[in-house]
Amino acid sequence: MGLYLLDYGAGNVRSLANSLTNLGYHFKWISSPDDFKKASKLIFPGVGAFQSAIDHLNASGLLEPLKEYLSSGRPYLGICIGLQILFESSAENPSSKGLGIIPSAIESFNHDSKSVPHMGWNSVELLDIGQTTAEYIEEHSHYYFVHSYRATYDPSNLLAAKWAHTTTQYGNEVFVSTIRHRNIFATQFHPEKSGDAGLRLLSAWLSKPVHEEVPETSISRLPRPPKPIDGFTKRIIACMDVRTNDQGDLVVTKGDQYDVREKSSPSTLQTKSAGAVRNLGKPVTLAARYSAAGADELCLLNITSFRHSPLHDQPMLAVVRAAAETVFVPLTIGGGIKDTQDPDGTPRSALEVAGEYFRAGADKVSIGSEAVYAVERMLAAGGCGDGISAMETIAYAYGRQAVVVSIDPRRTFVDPDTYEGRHKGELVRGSGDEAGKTWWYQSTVSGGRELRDLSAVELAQGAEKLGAGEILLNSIDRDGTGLGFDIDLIRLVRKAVRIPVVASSGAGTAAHFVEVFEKTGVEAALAAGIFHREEVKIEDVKEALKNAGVNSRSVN
Ligand code: 1PR
Repeated sequence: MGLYLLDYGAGNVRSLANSLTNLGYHFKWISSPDDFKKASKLIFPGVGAFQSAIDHLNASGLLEPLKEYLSSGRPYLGICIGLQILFESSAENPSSKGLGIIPSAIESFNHDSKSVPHMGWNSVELLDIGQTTAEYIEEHSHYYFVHSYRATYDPSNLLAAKWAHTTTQYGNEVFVSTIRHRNIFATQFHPEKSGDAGLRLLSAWLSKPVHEEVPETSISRLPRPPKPIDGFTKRIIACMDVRTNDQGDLVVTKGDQYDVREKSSPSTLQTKSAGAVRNLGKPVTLAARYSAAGADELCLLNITSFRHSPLHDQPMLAVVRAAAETVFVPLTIGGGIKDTQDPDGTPRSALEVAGEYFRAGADKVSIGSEAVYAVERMLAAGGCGDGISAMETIAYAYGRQAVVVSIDPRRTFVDPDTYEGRHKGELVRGSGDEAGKTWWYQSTVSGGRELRDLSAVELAQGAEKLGAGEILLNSIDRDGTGLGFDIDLIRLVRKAVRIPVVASSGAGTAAHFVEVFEKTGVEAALAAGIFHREEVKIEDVKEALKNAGVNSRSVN
């Protein structure tokens, strides 16, 4: 008998395994139906699609043993899809049946006033104050959610309502964020990605005696009406651009307008890329530092291609594995997510590349150049994807919440009186210092080295259509300048899509974060240089947001 984990092969279960190890627990994976009999406690973590979870359980003969385990009275912890499969069905795949233990359906969020997926940190509210205990939940903490479908809390459905333990509000919708009934506990959020609060929750569940009686919950609760403001927080992301330096070491570097080499003397200022690659630290050390300082998410971008290594030996995979051992907040990995070839000629699809990163501990992959090519192909084909792009294949297999598209736009200046190009509707007229200038935002590939005839807005909209769950919006003009985020660019893209947008490039002060949230409504803001050089600390940014009344996660 012992602790078992059920992995159905979709996404990052490495983080949960690392959390358990970090807490000092040993576990085994369920690999055959018989393993359920040996489990005294079971965790079913899940990301991705409802149907692929059910299909996988069916195909591997694990569905019936799972049902038997659930009715055996032994403790079950379901995470995300591990919560949703307890319901009868999901709007995500109406033809697939869930386990039907909770007589209700999983519905989709509405997009009316908010971005979907619900991606980020939110709070939870206990339903039964004074009747059941909070148990593993802390009402003052934030937990990390990433999902497009949710369980509605409906007190008129008494048989379903008795399972609800906490609710969470996103926009004007209130949904069930944890389930607690008899031996079953399940969270819509990811405890393994919820920093210290998540580790405390896991530790409390793991240390509970297996046979402890859980009282029946009341079925007479009424939901609290939606509050004017939900508990959803703005995310602060620390980004590390990783590459090999001239000595062959893997380092975090940082460019000015994407040029990552030192400009050591006036003469080298004339010639770009003359100095050494800037070395701002080691990726795993910095990742641990930012996570401890309260970063809500981390991003590692591989800006060299490591062409000489086969996929399984990619140096970035080792970085991700090591970072995931100590970092329990979401991790995005970008750079080189595309169809590729090992040095011996073995083809590797973008899906395989992404799969390796998910298994190493990444939660999302970020796609740059390949997204540009895919959107160009889609527009040339009249608006339909070809089904083989990295975005489409990865979103299909792992869910769109796992797919970020990184946009590297550059301003292209035009004369508004003579410009007749197809980006006329997206022209921006400068004001203040930039009065008299007019430009549009042009997409680039290959780290900004090649311009394409596609605007940032077209790219973002195309990416959303092809399966992206989030846009990482850089600005080559602002990168490394410390002048502040490019508010015009961010407003344009934020208005053009319904998925979350991460503002990036140009942060120089904590006030720049307040400005970008207040002026554009983006869900997250990312910075690199100021954090690496410790000019501004993540704590300073959180403090500034708090003082300005912008909801953010407090450091645990
Ligand atoms: O095309 O799928 O292989 O992806 C390549 C990825 O690498 C893209 O996400 C692209 O943005 C990134 N990239 C490529 N070259 C560079 C470079 O710097 N030479 N880095 C590069 C992009 C931009 C941000 C930076 C922010 C914030 N770095 O990641 O962190 O601008 O910086 P700041 O706060 O210091 O202003 P593919």
